[in-house]
Amino acid sequence: MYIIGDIHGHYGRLIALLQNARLMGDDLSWAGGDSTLWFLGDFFDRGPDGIGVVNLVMRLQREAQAAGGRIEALVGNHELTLLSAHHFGQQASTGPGRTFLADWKRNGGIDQDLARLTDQHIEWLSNLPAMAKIDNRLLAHADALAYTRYGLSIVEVNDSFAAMMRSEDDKLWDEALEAFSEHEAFIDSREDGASRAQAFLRIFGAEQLIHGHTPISKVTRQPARSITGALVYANGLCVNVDGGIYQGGSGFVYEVPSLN
Ligand SMILES: [Mn+2]
Repeated sequence: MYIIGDIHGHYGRLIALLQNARLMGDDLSWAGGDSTLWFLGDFFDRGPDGIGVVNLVMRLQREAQAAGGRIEALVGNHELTLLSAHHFGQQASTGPGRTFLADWKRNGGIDQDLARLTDQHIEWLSNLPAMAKIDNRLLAHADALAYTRYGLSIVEVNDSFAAMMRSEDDKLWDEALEAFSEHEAFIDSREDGASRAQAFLRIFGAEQLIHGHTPISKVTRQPARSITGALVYANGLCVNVDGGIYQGGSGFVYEVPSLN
């Protein structure tokens, strides 16, 4: 199983990553056979072509399925900001920009992405789950305790997110955007990050969290080891796969070590 973190509109970088991992051929078609590939969200904002990235992922998802493989994706906060800008535009928010549109722009929103967003994109994005468990690993976009506001099981969290993303209630969206401004819940800055990670993982019945959302450089202030680019920290309980592409990082494809 392969995992890719935050792409943030960097279409060319994504192609290079996929080709280097032999998941994509020179002709840009799926070459991963029956492999499984997960994207952990944040396709949009801060980089030039979020729509190009999502178009590519949607096409590869169909090609992978036809080849006996699988591509899955989680929703990140930048999918929520873009969708909220589309749904609510100039309506008032509690964010620093005071409207959903201005908040999205402040977070790196790209006008061309909003202009090119189709009903098909909205449908696909609005159906992305927030969390998944693969064997004993929990996959989530953010290193944030805020998921527990949405439920105390993966099914509950995903159902709550799905209801929110189908909702026309701007307050629900506003709350979600506020919740996912949280970062670094499992870093040892203020309290014992590993203890918090353990408690979080126990709630969702998993042994390790794999997340994006916070560039690895922010995690390296505590003991961590690198496995094919990903950083394992919090006593091995957390794996960070945000390669900081929007900050000029090259990113990476994380090949999840097999169990036992
Ligand atoms: Mn994020």
